[in-house]
This record gives sequence, C-alpha cells and structure tokens, in this order.
Amino acid sequence: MRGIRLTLLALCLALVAALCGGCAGQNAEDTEDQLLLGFSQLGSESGWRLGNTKSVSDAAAKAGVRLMLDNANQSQEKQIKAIRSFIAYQVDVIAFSPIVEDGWDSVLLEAKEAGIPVIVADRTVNVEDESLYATHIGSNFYDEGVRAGEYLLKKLSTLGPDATLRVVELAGTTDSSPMLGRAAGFRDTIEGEERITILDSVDGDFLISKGMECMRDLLREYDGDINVVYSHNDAMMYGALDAIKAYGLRPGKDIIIISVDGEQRAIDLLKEGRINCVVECTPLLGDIIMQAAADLKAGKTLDREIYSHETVFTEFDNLSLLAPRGY
Ligand code: GYE
Repeated sequence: MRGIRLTLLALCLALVAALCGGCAGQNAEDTEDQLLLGFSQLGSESGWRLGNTKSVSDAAAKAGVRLMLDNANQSQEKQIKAIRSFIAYQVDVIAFSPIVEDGWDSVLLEAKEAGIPVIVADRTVNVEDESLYATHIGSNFYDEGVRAGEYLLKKLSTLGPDATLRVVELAGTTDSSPMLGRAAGFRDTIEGEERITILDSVDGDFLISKGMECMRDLLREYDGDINVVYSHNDAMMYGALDAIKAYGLRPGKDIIIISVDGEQRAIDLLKEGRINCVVECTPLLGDIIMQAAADLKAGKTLDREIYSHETVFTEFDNLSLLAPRGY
C-alpha cells in the first residue's frame, strides 16, 4: 500500500515538474503567496499562437505569477487532460484557449466543483451553463469578419459599376470560434451585394501548409478565375501567396488578398502591395490574463467579456507610422 502511495506521489511530482517547466520565481519563500496559474495552450499552429504563448509567459514572469503551461498540440483531448491535472494540483486559477467551441461542459464542471475559477482566453466556448467560467478575454471574431467585409465593399466601390468579385475563403479550424465568427461577420456584411459571390470555403486549419495546398486546388478547380481570397489568418495567407505565384498570378494585383491577425510579416506584405487588407487580431493578451487571474484570486467578479481593442489595416491607409507589431 505504502509502495503504491509513494509511486503515485512520485508520478504527481513528475507531472508537476513537467508542466511547471516554465515556473517563474521558484524560491521557497516566495512560492507561498504567489498566484499559481494553470494555462492550457491549444497548440503552435501560427505566428499568432507563438506570440500568444510568449505574451502569457512574459506577463506571468513580470507579474510574479507561477505558471504551469501545457501545450496540447491541437488536441482537445490533451487540453482536457491538462485542465484535469491543474485541478488535481489545486492551482488558484485555470486559463485555457479552447481549440473548438463545444465539448467543455464536463471538465469545466469539475473545475467549478473544485472551486477553481476559469478564464477562457482567446477563443470562446459554447457551454450550457455560463457560470462554468468567470470571463472570456480575447477578440470579437464576428466584428473581425465584419471589418473584412467592409473593406471588400469599399474596394468594390473603386472598381466601377460593372465589376464583379468571385471570392474563395480559406477558413480556420472547423468549429473553432474564430472560424465561425469570421465567416458569419463577413457574410452578413456583404449580404445583398449581388456583385460579390462566395465561390467556395475550405478548411485550411490555420496552417501555412494547408493554405498553400487549398489555394493550389482552388486555382485548379476554378481555372484561376478567382478575384478575392479571404483567409481567416495570416499563416494560411502566406501559403496561399506561394500557390498564387506558382500559378502565375500576382497576389495583391490580380487577386485581392484579405487576411486576419496582423503579424509583422503581413503588415510588411501589405506595405509592399502584395496583399490588400489585414484585419487586426491581437495575441498580446498576457497582461490582461494576469490581472484577471489576480482579481479572481482576490474574489472579485469580472465582466463576462473582456474584448481587445482592434482595428483594420488596408491598402487605403497610410501605414508609415505604424509601430512594430510585436508578433
Ligand atoms: O487568428 C490564428 C490562430 O484563435 C484568434 O488562432 C486565434 C487564431 C488566430 O492560429 O492565427
């Protein structure tokens, strides 16, 4: 019996050591009062995601928060496991970026029953009982889709009365909240404009490689007769640019390119005229998450939604004074 207990203890310690690889401030004296935050990151699929992970780690170090960081490599199952281990370790607060919207009710109920407040970061969840999480910190993805649509309407107005636009959409991970919001906001905004047609929408999973493959297939399927690419993130857009060039067309000129995120590399492409519009979505959420975690530990109630302030960058703007993006 004692042997089993010791083995279990050793296993727990090993798990904690693995998760706590990036723990900040581990001196025996200061760990007592420090806030312990378990953060389940969904993966490393894009520059945006890497910037987000860095923002959370940097902010934790700055705020003196002990961070248990787990990266689920695009697996919801792994995210659920990580959240369960945070509960077992009795962290003060759990934060996680949910890969898809559905399927979180049970594990969040377990956190609630353990008395651990949960911050939903970046992407959103769809749960029966809203009290299963304390707040959502991130972007309004629907509004991002609206901004993409508004840019396209403006662009159309510069092209003369006979212009028509055939659009293909490179969609993010199926059933993820940014994919759903960006698709809906865009459609609602261009609705009623008969000169714009959405030819196709394909799942590019927010990845450069899939953006390239999807765009190559779409160009073949429509014989290159595509006027607009609406990519749900910068990574897929980078891949699509390669496919467009390989097909012998000029992105930004022969095909209008709209993307979302606003990584530095995308802003540089916009300035060079190789893409036309980037809707901003900031991954720099670390400081806001740390503040929210401290407030929750102190027993405060937070707003249900804490949205980032975001804008849109287009070929019609003067971007010469734009500060470096930081991601
Ligand atoms: O747009 C994309 C990333 O969830 C808002 O996920 C985030 C999205 C972001 O992979 O680049």
